Amino acid sequence: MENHGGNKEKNKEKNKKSLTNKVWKQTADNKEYDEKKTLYQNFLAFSGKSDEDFSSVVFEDFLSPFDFKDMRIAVDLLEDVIAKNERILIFGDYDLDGMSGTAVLFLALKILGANVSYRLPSREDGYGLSEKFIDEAYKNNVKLFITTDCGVSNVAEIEKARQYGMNVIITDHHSVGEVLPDANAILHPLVSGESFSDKNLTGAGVAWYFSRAMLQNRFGKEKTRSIEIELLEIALLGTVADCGALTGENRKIVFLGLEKLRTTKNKGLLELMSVSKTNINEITAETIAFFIAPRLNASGRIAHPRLSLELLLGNKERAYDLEELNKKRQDMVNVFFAEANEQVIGDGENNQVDNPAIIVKSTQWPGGIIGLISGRLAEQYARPTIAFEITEEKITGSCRGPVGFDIAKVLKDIQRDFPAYFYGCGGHAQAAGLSLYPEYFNDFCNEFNARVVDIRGTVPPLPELSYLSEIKGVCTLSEIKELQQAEPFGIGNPSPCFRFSKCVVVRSRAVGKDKNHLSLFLRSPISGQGNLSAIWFRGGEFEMSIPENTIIDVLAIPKINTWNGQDSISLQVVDVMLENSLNKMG
Ligand SMILES: [Mn+2]
Repeated sequence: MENHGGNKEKNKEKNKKSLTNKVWKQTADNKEYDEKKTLYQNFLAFSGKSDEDFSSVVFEDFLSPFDFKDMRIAVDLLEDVIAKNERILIFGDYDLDGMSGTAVLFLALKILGANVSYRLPSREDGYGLSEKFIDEAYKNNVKLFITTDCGVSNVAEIEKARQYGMNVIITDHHSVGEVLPDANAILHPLVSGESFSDKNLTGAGVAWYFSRAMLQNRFGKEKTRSIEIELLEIALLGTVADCGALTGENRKIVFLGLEKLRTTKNKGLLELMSVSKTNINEITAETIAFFIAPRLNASGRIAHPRLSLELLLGNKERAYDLEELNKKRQDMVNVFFAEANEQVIGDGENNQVDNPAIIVKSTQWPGGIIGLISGRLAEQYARPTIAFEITEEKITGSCRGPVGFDIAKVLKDIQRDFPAYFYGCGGHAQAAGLSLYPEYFNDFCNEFNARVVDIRGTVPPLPELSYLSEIKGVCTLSEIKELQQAEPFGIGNPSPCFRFSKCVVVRSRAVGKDKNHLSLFLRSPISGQGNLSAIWFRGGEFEMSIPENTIIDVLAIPKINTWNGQDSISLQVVDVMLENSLNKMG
């Protein structure tokens, strides 16, 4: 471990762990909360952002879709195909990003009067485009094949499509390999030489830009604004669900998309909000990430993604199907996560508690669930994690990594050096997937562990939680309202988390149907005279650890709670540290 020597207090703090076993880390070093400034001004200083980063968005702010180097080619080709009334097929991915991209393109192409249909694979078909879909499209006389949220790595499949005489337009955002497919046009922010300046669009975002271009090209830029905005409410879903960084174009998509969504006429989305008890007037990027996206993704995980696509296209009956699938999905995850966690902490020599990487496996876990298992494990242990579904012919893994660890790159590197292990792999820095030949499974695991050790060392760093600073002085309701102008919060623009020191617990009570949340009343320097209310989602288990009169430090996001038309401050607790609870770690 590094040692800067000297400061004993600091070392103590460094090794002190919280109730969730994490080390707290202030992201902005050497900066003190400035009591003369407002909470928002402090937030700007701590996060290194300026007021302009959070200015209100207007539609004119969007980049032009024709900034994409291949957009003109794509749109001309499309018009040619539509003029001949030839068949167009949109091929998407099975997750919400892919479904949203498919829905956006389908709706736009319908408006253009195109002869268009769509096809989504199921999990059993595997990720991305396989040859059987090309054969199927050829048999159905498809002349233009458009991918969304996939395609950029399907060199062989697209070669086959071209040999069949099909035209192909790829729209994607996944990591780009050394060889690009021979498509007529590739719309992808990351291909080399791409002139579109924003690199963070997700599949749905790229599809939305393509839709804008085709609409503007046909009807003229001035006449299509309202349709473009309408399509934003769907594009925003994929952007949020796929963890697109909420800066630049993604921030604009989500900002204006949310505004549109609050007055949506889409019967499917309206029913989904109602069934999931989501208040459409208060919808945020976070509500979408935690409540809406999981429901829309449930179909692709354990049934067929077509169900969610139908909902996005307006079918309200599907809201009930998705609600049921989501309940089933939750039950499955709970059971399978417990099994996976047992593999990590269980007795015997297979215990992985101190391992640099975590690898769990089962023949019973479905491919649509392993990503959720590895996600939860990675969150809990802050280590590169893979959950595998084992079958006789093929072993499929889903990987998640801690921030700063590029898991897709590690997989690609192993694939480059040991191509025989792999059916394939791909994904992003923090989430990726792979499939392996069973005979090489152990070799792969050894290689993966070795590379994780190379990068992170043999002793995994303790899991950390970041916060901006300690809040000093009294924090008012209007200050928190001012802070809200930095929304939408999410990936790339995290909800501002602060430290509230030396809070006295006035009341602590587990609440909710399964008592899994913790409701707290605190007395704190920041609340002035009154009590401060706080809620810790999924913190119910700590009720006994923080009885009344305990003194605690709290990491929390300051929020506004509206009840009966009355606004009040409510801290959304992220973690708690007991005063003087020194841990032996370190
Ligand atoms: Mn995607």
